[in-house]
Amino acid sequence: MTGKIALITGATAGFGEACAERFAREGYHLIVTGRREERLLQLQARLTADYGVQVHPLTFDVRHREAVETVLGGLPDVWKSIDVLVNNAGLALDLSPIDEGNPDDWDTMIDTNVKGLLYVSRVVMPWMRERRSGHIVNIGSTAAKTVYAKGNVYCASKSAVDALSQGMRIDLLPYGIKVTAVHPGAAETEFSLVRFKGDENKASAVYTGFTPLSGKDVADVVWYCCTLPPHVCINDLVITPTAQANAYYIQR
Ligand code: NDP
Ligand code: 8X3
Repeated sequence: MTGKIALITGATAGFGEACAERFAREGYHLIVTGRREERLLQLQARLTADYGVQVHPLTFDVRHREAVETVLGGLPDVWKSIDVLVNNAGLALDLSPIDEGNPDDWDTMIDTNVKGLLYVSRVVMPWMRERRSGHIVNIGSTAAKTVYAKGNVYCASKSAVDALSQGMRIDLLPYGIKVTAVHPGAAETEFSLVRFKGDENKASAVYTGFTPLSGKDVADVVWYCCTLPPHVCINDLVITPTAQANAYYIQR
């Protein structure tokens, strides 16, 4: 297979799906992952038809280390030459004061946003190391930069993504592997619907009174980070709607 390959986790919705569309448009072959297989198959059919690229869907839960190692680790050799890994799969659950937080929600956020990112990266990094080339883009959040009320564990999980991005950049330095952390602010995807466990009113209220980012806005920035010459690496990039100053201040 000739051409570049991108692996995008969490490609069944939001930023991941928009990144898949953008990278396919640019001619990348794609490995797309998520738990909702039907959506991955629809994405595969659409991107293959629209852009003529090859799309390899992988269905697994990033929290399950064995599944990540078996399913991702079992990729055919031709798909292991991954040029770009976008660690995007993630979520927030609820907004609650830390003394009233639900430990099951804490587990899910930490297991997905931190441990899932680690498990996926642990499989892919040696392939990049062997080729002495590659680019890892980790999706953090403005929540990594500014802690807000009731955001406690989600903010901590994204701070961990920030720290891990710095750690990866140091440890992968000898191999010429780029590591970029992209930290978006408020973006209207399925994120708030997931956070508020299907409550559409609560979810849409998050985005009233201002124009939020779209998945496409974030995908354009991720793509831009991947277009720079080999000697240039964007380390850390925060992108917000113009109406947002940080995770706390939004002009509505
Ligand atoms: P969406 O809910 O629209 O998409 C989340 C994606 O993550 C889905 O494809 C989902 O796939 C996948 N995912 C979630 N949990 C798992 C899991 N356990 N295993 C595998 N895949 C999983 O949200 P966004 O696109 O907005 O979010 C993408 C990333 O961006 C997240 O890391 C989020 O924290 C971050 N972010 C979002 C912001 C926003 O305002 N929207 C702002 C800043 C950061 P499936 O359900 O099929 O498994
Ligand atoms: C998502 C943005 O402000 O809901 O990471 O935490 S926020």
